Amino acid sequence: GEPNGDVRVNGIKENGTDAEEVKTPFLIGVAGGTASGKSTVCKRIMEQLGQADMDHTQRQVVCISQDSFYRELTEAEKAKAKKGLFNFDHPDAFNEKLMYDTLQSILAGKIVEIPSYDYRSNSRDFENKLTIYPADVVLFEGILVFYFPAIRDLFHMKLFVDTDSDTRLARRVPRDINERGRDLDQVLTQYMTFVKPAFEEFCSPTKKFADVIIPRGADNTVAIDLIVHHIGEILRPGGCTANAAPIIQLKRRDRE
Ligand code: UZR
Ligand code: MG
Repeated sequence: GEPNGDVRVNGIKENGTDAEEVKTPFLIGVAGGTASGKSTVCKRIMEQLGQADMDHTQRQVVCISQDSFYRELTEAEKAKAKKGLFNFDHPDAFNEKLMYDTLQSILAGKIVEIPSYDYRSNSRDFENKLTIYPADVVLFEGILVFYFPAIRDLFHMKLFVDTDSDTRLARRVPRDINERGRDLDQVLTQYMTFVKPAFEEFCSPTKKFADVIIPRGADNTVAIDLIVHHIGEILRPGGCTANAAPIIQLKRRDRE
């Protein structure tokens, strides 16, 4: 849960003897349609935040993908997926509870392990896990990160990457063929059957929850600069913004 101001001062337990640091990260949600450039926007933010504020070398910025939280498929569903007949763009394809619990753990400053996702086998890949240590900034990106209300409420900042659907399709086709082992026919059929309708029904309506909408995705360097500056201000020791969460304030003081 959130650090309690009565017990913990400057992020350290007050009784000193069993001093325990509280590190609650600044959690940013990044949503947008398939191939909108979510991962690239996250990458740019990570690069620029890492560079900023050079004297704070312990700064950590990590990015987690919602893909790591696809639920386990039943044998019947796996067979469907192989034929391109499983809807991976529907909210039901995700393990909402696992997503929520993991983000809660991250916010509580716990170390969590997150499997990567293997698009060729359509399953979570526990061989390639990402270990998240208490970090300053955690980005959580995916098509439906703002869909589930309880999860949506956990973010300190919500970004929506808004790229034209023809641009997204033009990127998705080669990506699925080259990186995800599909053929053209499969990609286009899946797009028309599942990806596009689900975008319109479940993803696009979540744009209204965003704090910032980024047109043109990663090409929009001005928007990314603005966002990075704002995050930098929030994290800066002694810096303050009106709507920064109190936990950030607490964390800032322990840096001084
Ligand atoms: P991004 N996806 C797969 O293609 N295979 C899987 O096993 C799991 C997910 C796709 C999913 C969605 N849809 O459109 C996309 N399909 O990954 C989301 N079909 O990833 O946001 O990077 O485009
Ligand atoms: Mg992606």
